[in-house]
Amino acid sequence: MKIYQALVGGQWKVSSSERFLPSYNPYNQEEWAQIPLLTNEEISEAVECAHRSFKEWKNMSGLDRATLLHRLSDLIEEHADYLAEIESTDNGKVIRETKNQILFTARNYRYFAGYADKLLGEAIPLDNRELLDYTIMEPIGVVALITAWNSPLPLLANKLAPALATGNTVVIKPSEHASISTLEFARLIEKAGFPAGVVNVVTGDGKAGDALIRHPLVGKVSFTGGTQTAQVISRAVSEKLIPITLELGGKSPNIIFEDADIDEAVIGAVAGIFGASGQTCIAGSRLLVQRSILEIVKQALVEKTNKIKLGNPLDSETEMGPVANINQFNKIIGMIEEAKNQGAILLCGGKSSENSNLKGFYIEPTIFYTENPKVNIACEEVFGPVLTILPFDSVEEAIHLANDSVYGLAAGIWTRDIKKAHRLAQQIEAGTVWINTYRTSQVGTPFGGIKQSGFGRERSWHTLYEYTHMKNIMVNLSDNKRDPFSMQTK
Ligand code: TXE
Repeated sequence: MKIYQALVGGQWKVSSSERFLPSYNPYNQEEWAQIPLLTNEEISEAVECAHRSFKEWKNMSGLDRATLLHRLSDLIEEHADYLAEIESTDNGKVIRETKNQILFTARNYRYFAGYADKLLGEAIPLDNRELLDYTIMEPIGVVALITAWNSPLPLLANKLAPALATGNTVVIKPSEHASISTLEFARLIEKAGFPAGVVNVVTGDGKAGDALIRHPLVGKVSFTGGTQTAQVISRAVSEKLIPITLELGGKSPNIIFEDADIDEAVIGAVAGIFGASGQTCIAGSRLLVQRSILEIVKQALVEKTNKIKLGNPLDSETEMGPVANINQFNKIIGMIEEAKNQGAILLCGGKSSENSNLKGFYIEPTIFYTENPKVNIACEEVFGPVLTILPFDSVEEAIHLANDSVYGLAAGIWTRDIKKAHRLAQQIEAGTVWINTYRTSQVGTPFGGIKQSGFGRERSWHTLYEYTHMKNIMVNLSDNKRDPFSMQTK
């Protein structure tokens, strides 16, 4: 059993309350580590440390910040196997995914390292030629970064890399269900040589998160998690009127047209929903299929799905691991039962795994078919390995079904008709539209949602604006006297 410590102002500490939270390995349901349950005072201390470090960090040259971020990327790459193993042990994701994700994480820090010394302002030509005007990008201050359990390190990199590159200091609160990889990662922050207090990691449950975001010295919140928690956080943050970035869930449509390459589309559908056991915000959990190819697609999908290899997440052959925790397991099983009761037709899966060697939170990859887009399984986020297939007849119907959701995170389109694909991409309400691919990520592309999937963007250079204030500086070059009682607009 490993006992972990939180990182506050460069010091590793357990809570003065001596209270801990257990971390379970979802593969065997065994408690394998403990994280400290920090008190509100200790969380406050972390924010104050971040606040004290802000001036030094903000005033450091961009080149020095970039050097540290590159060093961090090197260390992540060096420790990729170890970090991937920790992640898979803590949240049950298969090692072939976590290894890949850790390298993607390193890439993300490297990407933003490249911007740390290129935070450009602009000189703005004005009507009045005797005014010199320019903008500068300034860091916000202390930023609270709250992450979920499904991909702790990649989700954190989406926030931490731009926050640090732009000169902010941070307090991180990882999910109580999977904090360990973030605490191990914090060791690399230390090793890379970041000044004490620039990055702090506090641990605890939702109450710890609540204490963090409400702290008066926190100047921005960036959150990845569930919609209901986002609503609670938004309400709290609105009192302080500080900016917030929300990366939330989805019920993303993956649309297969009759003119698609069906083999590729079926692989894309499997990648969309059964990758990471469906525990990703971008899961393509609604598969819209043109009626003329419905039977072929159903058959091919069921065949592929029945062959998915469930097993130990640490085994490189395993394709699907357990779901991450008991809450998720119960929620998903509950939604499957509800779908059956509401008349959705079960095509495969539909229960916890019957393989007696698998003792963890395993759920069979499951596919439902329904013609009723209003049943819960067709419109609510499951966040598990459950796909719902819905038929459509025309392009218009596909667009209507795709957009008939409270969410707007991602969508997929499978067709060989390039004009149709682009026309549709413009009409679909989502932050990301994939054409003839799904669940493909690159650090240079903006990622985020609309509607109840959140707002603000992560990854890509646009994110620099999420972590900075733009300041305008205007200089009078004229020697003329002005009229003090009239605003100068010329
Ligand atoms: O997430 P929560 P949970 C969805 C998914 C899942 C549901 C709930 O459908 O079933 O959300 O998952 C912290 N103030 N997603 O309960 O509660 C919490 O400690 C401040 C989608 O795990 O949203 C954790 O660090 N912080 C999602 C983080 O918020 C608070 C990924 C997320 O927890 C808080 C995960 C509060 N009042 C789940 N309450 C995605 N977008 O990918 C909790 N937290």
